[in-house]
Amino acid sequence: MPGVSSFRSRLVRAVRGTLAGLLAAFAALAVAELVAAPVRPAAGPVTVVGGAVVDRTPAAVKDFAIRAFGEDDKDVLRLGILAVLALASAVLGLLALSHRRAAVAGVLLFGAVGAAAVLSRPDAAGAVDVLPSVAGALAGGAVLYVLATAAEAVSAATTASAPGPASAPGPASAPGPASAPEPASAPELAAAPEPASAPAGDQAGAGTRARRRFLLAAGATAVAATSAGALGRFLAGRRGQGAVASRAGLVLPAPASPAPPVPPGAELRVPGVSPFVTPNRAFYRVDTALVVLRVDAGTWRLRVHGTGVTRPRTYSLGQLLARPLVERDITLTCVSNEVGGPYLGNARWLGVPLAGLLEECGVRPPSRGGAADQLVARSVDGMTLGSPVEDVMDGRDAMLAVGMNGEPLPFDHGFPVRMLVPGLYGYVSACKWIESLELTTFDAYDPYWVKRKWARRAPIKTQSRIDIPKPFARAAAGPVTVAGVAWAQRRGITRVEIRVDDGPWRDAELAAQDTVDTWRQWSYRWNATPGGHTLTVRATDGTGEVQTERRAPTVPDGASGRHSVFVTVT
Ligand SMILES: Nc1nc2c(c(=O)[nH]1)N[C@H]1C(S)=C(S)[C@@H](COP(=O)(O)O)O[C@H]1N2
Ligand SMILES: [Mo]
Repeated sequence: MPGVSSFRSRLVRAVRGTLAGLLAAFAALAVAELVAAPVRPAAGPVTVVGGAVVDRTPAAVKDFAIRAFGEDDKDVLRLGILAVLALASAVLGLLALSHRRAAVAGVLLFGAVGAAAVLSRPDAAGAVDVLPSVAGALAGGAVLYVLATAAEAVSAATTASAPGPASAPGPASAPGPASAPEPASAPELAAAPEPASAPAGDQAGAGTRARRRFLLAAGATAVAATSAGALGRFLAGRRGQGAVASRAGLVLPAPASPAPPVPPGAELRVPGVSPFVTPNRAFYRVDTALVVLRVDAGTWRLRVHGTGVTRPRTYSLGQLLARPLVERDITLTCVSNEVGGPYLGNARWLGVPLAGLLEECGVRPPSRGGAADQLVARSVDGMTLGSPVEDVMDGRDAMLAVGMNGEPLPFDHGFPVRMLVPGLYGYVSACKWIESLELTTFDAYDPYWVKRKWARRAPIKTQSRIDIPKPFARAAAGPVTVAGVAWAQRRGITRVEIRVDDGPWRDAELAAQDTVDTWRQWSYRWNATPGGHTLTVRATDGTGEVQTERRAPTVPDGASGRHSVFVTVT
């Protein structure tokens, strides 16, 4: 059965090639992570390639990813990159069996892609950032070369010794540098077998030895790469410990201006409605950081500079905390929130009033003759967000927040300091892990998301959401509680109405208003009749404007339209 035996040996050979490719990729990633750890964990190759992908993803695709995967989008991206890498390395492994140099060049090419990706990131620190990719590619290339050589030695030896009509007699039984291998596999066997050291009669032994050598090399690679990866993780973890300690040791001062107590009637006792204060753990997270930044509060600084800054300054956290702090309830909202979506939350923030700090640096708003109309906040990871200077200094509670619901900011939410401007979507105001404030103009500079087709100016739109009943819920006929939240930061909510199917709009009952910058709960007692029904909500804000029914997508400046829920009543 020559066909079967040659098929089997080709298959086994292909498995070796694939394994060599996968191990080379594994070693490359492990070495890259190890090199990245002491430099900058966020410079690991999967992270930077992921970041570069995020940077280049069109708004529509990003919107789809957020919609489809929600806050798991980063894991999906990571898995996607790893899957592509695994596939490519398997192919390179197979290629390496016949064209070792070309395959190694392929690995180096991947390193170049990683290096290019890292340099393209907005937070690229310079040449050191390419070290992980370069080191990883060199390690991967070396591993592939060695394993492919070992794999081909097995093929050569077993081809020579394999019993069967195809290889029994003839030149294969006398291997040597110039020997022709088994005809079936001849075209694939570019690598000449090592000069035979074994006597012709010892072919089976040679095959076994070669096989052992390959497995040993593969096993050693796996062990070494695993150790390198583990060490990298350990080092990266240790590097973050200074930041963790600085957060654990941070004692927040009491606010000079505490938040007024939340009115007792602001929180409805209706199960299923979003709690008035969103716990930190449940607070939505939207950012481009594939690795959460762990910034050490001890070495952190904030620089204020730019057009019209007559007294540029740099602040330490201690200096900020020594200033009179304010505490305010503010509902933060993401521009990527669909009608009815989950990307908003309400918290009690503690922070430094931003207007006063800017005045101290000599900044004046355009309405008082200031030259700069855009305040660009830049984060430690190079994200940029631009807010109108006028909004920041118009008397609203724009702040540099240090506390969230009674504790230092969680790392996820921007420790040690983030910006907040009530009434503006997060991407034009809420810079996390902030590092500098630059006064400039809208004409002179487009921040990160504006470069990617989102609007320069984006005040939060009046919106409302039905929290209960859930979409496609089943309810028994009779009284059913419909309830949810409505928000129009800076303007406040003055009315919420509910419509059943195409019926008349009816007033919902409003919970007490905390401030115009917070969301407002509402509820409606619906006398449900059997059948399928669509419930729709609309809010009216403090300016008298009724939430529009005109549907708009999230791009470029936030979704509009009305939230509906379909319910089956039995
Ligand atoms: N450094 C940095 N800050 C950022 C972002 C980011 O990607 N990087 N995303 C912004 C966006 S789009 C929003 S909606 C808010 C979300 O803040 P949260 O994650 O604390 O809810 O942070 C803003 N600040
Ligand atoms: Mo956002």
